[in-house]
Amino acid sequence: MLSERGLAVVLALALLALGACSSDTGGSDAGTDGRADGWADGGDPTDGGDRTDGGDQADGGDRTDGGDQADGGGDQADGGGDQTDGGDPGGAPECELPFSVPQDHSIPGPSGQVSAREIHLLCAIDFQDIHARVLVKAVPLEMNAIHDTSYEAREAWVCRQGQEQPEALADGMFYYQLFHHNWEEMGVGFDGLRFAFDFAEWCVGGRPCNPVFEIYDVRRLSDDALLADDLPAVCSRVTDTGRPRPLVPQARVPAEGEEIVFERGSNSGQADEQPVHSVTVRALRLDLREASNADFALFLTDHGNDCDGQPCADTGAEGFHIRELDGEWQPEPGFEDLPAVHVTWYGADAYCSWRSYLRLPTEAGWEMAASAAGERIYPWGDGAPGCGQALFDACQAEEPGAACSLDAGRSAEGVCDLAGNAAEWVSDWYQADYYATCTAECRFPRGPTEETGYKVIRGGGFADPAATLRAADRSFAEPTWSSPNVGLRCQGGAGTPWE
Ligand SMILES: [Ca+2]
Ligand SMILES: [Ca+2]
Repeated sequence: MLSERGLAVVLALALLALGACSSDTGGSDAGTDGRADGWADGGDPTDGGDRTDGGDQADGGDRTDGGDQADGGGDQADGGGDQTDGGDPGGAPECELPFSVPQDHSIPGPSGQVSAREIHLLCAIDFQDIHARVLVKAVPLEMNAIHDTSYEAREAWVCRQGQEQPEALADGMFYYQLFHHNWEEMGVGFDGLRFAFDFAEWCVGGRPCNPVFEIYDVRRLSDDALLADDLPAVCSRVTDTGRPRPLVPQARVPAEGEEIVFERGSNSGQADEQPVHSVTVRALRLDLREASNADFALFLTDHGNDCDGQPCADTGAEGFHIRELDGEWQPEPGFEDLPAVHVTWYGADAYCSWRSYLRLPTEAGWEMAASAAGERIYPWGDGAPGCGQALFDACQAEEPGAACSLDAGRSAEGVCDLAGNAAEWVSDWYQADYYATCTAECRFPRGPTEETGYKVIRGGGFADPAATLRAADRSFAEPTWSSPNVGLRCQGGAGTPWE
């Protein structure tokens, strides 16, 4: 490891261990030893069951295919209601971190002065009784080689849940390092715990690859144990305009392996799902949940509603729960955690790119994740869907529900709502006989290379029939289309040699 990180500059390390952990050792160790793959909880991917695929195809055509988009999914007269756990209950003033626009710096490099930009990282920690957001600002010091810049963390702030004011962390309680190949690590400490965020081995596939800012490793100072129930924290890089990006936990899918061979499609499904054939995809990092209204509001504020010359979303649609006021887009109160819908494919694609180093899933990657690599008919297994597992038409909802509210519907890796709630745009063009064309050696398929006029939609939404919840089901629509029933999620992989 040292050779790979030989150019690393370790900065500002010592952690002030507090309280009960004050006698712990190793506080200055920024090491990454002993980490396990702490992605999600792993569930039990062993359900096995042969896929007999009893999915009934009674739906008579896909609800989501490019047809009329006028129905709006019923009226949303209630506005407030009990929208579960979105936002701050009680309306207490929210603690605001001191965001600012990262500055450019002139620093010494191998060939003279070069320009480098500050790095600001935002992380959310959710562990035991600690619920906090942390912002760390680091400035570039020098460039040791091409693309190998050392940084020093200069400021760190924390907003704890229930706290109205941000608290400045004392010097020494935080660090930030940028390693060779842009592998990065950040740490913060408070309440006697050290939280380390490692962006190094995030990458699936070869090197070099781009860092992606997700939680990697959280452990106690005292015993070095990995603290990884679910995903206790996530990180994102602040945008160049100083605005936060969404904090969306991801799961590695599957938990092990890099190249995944699985049986795709369904011989008893609709014609466009046939024949079942062997496909190779790379393991991926998938958002645990669909993009929410809170997430998409951050995007619209930073990016605007022009996505490659098309509207990113039908912002005037009834049922679009994000509103603009003076250039700031905000989710309507109570709708923060609901999936963003009325989003076009262009908006979905641009949103994932904007999230930085992410993209829409490929159709093959999505199906691999939803089917536990061909082992399950539905994300949760082979059992027919009920309203405890997925929100679909039988549940008679008027719009999607809050993300991750149906634990029984999670996938093998703990991914929420792959089936139902909002159907999900994926990156590929739709071609009805594409599965039949990719049978000989179907490695890392990305769909038809020629535009077909339609993009693939997966998983079914709250207004779709049960058959669309099957992992093998394919739907489609024109990329400019939007619907109260269709949203998206993102996957990691851009920057890795996934093709
Ligand atoms: Ca979904
Ligand atoms: Ca279908």
